Amino acid sequence: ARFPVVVVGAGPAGLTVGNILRAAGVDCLVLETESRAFIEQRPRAGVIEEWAVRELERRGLAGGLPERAERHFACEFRFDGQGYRFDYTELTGRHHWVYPQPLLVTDLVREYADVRGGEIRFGVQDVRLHDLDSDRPAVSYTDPDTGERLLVHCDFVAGCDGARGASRAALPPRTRISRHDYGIGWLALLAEAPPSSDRVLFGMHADGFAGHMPRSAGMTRYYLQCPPGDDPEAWTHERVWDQLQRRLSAADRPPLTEGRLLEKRVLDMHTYVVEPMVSGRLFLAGDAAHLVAPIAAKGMNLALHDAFLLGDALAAYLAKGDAAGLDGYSDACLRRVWDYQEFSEWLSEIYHGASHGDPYRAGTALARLRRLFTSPAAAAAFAEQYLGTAEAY
Ligand code: RFL
Repeated sequence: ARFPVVVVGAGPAGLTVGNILRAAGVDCLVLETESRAFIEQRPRAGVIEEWAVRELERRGLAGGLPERAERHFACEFRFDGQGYRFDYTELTGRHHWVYPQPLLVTDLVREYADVRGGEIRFGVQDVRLHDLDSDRPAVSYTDPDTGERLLVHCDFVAGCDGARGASRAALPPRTRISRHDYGIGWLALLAEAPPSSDRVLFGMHADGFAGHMPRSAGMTRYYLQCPPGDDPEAWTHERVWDQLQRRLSAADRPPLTEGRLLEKRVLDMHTYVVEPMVSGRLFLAGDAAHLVAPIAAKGMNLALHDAFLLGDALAAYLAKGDAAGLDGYSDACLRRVWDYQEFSEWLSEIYHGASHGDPYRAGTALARLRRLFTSPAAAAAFAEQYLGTAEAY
């Protein structure tokens, strides 16, 4: 078989690239290890920045987002037993969108496969990339139904298979991969409970950070800082809610609405950036190229940013012979990647400073936090980065 582009991975990045190629009349094949039902339900991100939503809309990819997504206008920091509301919309005129990742993925698969007629194979196994330094690369995989080994030739491979995929592993050893380990774990929780506030809450506490992120009318994401590699089973229902109530308590706010915990996993806060994001005919996008800790809710936004650039660049080259987009792809992505990495690191100190057991770091973290409420310049800088660079590119 032969396709101009093979897209490895059907997450937000891969499906967006596929959709853009189909809109430009370029054939492609998307390969995904999981089933369609699985990717349509996998809970993850929720925050999408305004520029990304505008780009999805412009490309006919917003699906149910305009009707179902919620707009957020403020977040709230809780520390020293008080709640401090931060009105970023009042400050900037801009807002955040909350649209759960599985809904976005469901929209993008439907548009790609059912509307635009794109080819996609689910449940493939043992994906391998070949001859990436030649102008005839290929991807092989095992067909889940027949067990047969299949080889697909192509002009380009879009490596969109996330943090544990085959694409990054196919990079030559000379590739630079910068890593940073925060030395912190987050217990990521999904609670079958209505949000306890209409905004995102950040709790800074000597016991550790806690976060509250509204997802939908009956679903709330919570985070609890924990040791890296901690056992999620050690976090019983009682212990989770006790710690959440404690770390997010504020004198002038009601207690959290508790509920059944549907997801409970420990995320180790570590990050990496692959530079360049290109090797021969392989172009990486999204988590395959860079992992950003969920501290600032930036991962899916970066994945979409890469995908818009890569989809356009491949379409321009394959439909019109214009190579400028592909040549500038990695640099254009990495500017935003490093910007968001830096902001996540900056924000991490605010979240975690109080719990290191180091009074010096606790003192500077508190100063950084207070400045958001005393200095208009500091508040404006935070709001700009929290909402994400406004320009699409
Ligand atoms: P994905 O979504 O991981 O998709 C990759 C796809 O590739 C498949 N795959 C393979 N396919 C073929 N061959 C292989 N060898 C393969 N190996 C894997 C996988 O099954 C999958 O379908 O990567 P993509 O498209 O780059 O998208 C990245 C985002 O998913 C990620 O950055 C965000 O989820 C990060 N993130 C958040 N980002 C935000 O912008 N805002 C948030 O609020 C936010 N919250 C989060 C998050 C990530 C979390 N976790 C679980 C790490 C909250 C959590 C808890």
